Amino acid sequence: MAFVSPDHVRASFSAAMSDMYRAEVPQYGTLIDLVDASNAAVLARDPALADTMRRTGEIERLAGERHGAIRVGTPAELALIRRAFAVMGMIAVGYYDLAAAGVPVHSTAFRPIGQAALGANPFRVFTSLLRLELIEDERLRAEAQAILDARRIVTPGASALIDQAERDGGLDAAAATDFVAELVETFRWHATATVTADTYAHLLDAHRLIADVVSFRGPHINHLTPRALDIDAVQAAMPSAGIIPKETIEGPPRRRCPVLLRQTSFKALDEPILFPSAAGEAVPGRHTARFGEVEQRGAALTPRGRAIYDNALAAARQGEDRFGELPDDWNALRRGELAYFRYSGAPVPRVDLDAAIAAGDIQSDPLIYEDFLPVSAAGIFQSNLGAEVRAAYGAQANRAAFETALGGPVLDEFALYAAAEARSLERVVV
Ligand code: OOG
Ligand code: NI
Repeated sequence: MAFVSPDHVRASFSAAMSDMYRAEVPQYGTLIDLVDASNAAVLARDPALADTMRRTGEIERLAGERHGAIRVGTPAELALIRRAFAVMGMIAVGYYDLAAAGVPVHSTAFRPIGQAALGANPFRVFTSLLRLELIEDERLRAEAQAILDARRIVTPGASALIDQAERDGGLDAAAATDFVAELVETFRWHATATVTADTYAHLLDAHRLIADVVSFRGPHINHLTPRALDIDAVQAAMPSAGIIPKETIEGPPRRRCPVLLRQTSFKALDEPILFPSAAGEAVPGRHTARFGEVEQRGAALTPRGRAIYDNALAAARQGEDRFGELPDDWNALRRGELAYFRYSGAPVPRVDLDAAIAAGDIQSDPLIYEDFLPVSAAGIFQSNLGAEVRAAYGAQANRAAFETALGGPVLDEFALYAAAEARSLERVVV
């Protein structure tokens, strides 16, 4: 039997999700158009960037590049999502603790990991697991648990195809098409809650996010994010397109050499929903969950570079500006081992590498950061929780519990970048 590649299934899935979200949230379509136009303008005025992106193959992935986000309720749901995403070559990378920022979840990103797979389609899904143990009210916690335990977040068809892909080692073209159609159902919006207005109010009281996870049939996609080349330009253009962004852009300040990830979002829609009632008649209500986001991706930093960024971020909270400690120069970032690079060109002796780079005989292009940032993610969550700002939960990060729920370890993002850099280096030195 001929299997289609996981990259192909992922690309179809990403496109299907985008189509679905465009139909459900018209502002998302407006945002995509805005970002496409802005990216075209950036590439037209910056031929050097266009050249680099052509050389690294990034230009081909740009238009279709997205990330999404979902929130699941239980360990069993997280494990099931892991199996579903594995069919599309999406593997859990990184652990993000959001409890420290007052959001009762911990998270990972399911994403492709090889350079070829990333080049084919980098679609990633930021996936959060609700930490039910952080609901203080014991009765409410038990009720939420029972509601979540009773729901099934994938269709029987998707479930059968996940089994089939695991058993056979892949899906043929027809099965892959069915799989994508079945799996998008898991992430569709449902305007009818599964809980009564009363239960919803209690969950909302515990935390808006808890209400969002527990009250519906499944983990609806809460945003899809296109990749912009100039996020400041998009942020400035949003109001004239009728979209009001959050005030500040998360992540590092604007630089000549972009690093990591910068993000901005617009407020979640206030949507009409219906609650079931004992009397049988649906009760109208409202819910805010689904929003829009834009991101700009830059170079992946090494642990050393990341430490400079993290320290500057902490200092910024004290009103100090130390972001300048990270050099804004590709060569300095490379020679200081502060960012990861991909090398290309005809092989030279290792001792001649720097000279060959200076002479332009060997190209060194920054590896794009494919992951997320916990402080920024908390900022994106917060911007959509309305006025509700919570203090940090006392609970510690619990990576071990997350990995037990997932059914395996999350991969270390630094190790992935280091390996990609090392592989490219091997090819250019003799
Ligand atoms: C996820 C928020 C985090 C990002 O891009 O950092 C996020 C959520 O709201 O579920 O999407
Ligand atoms: Ni996001």
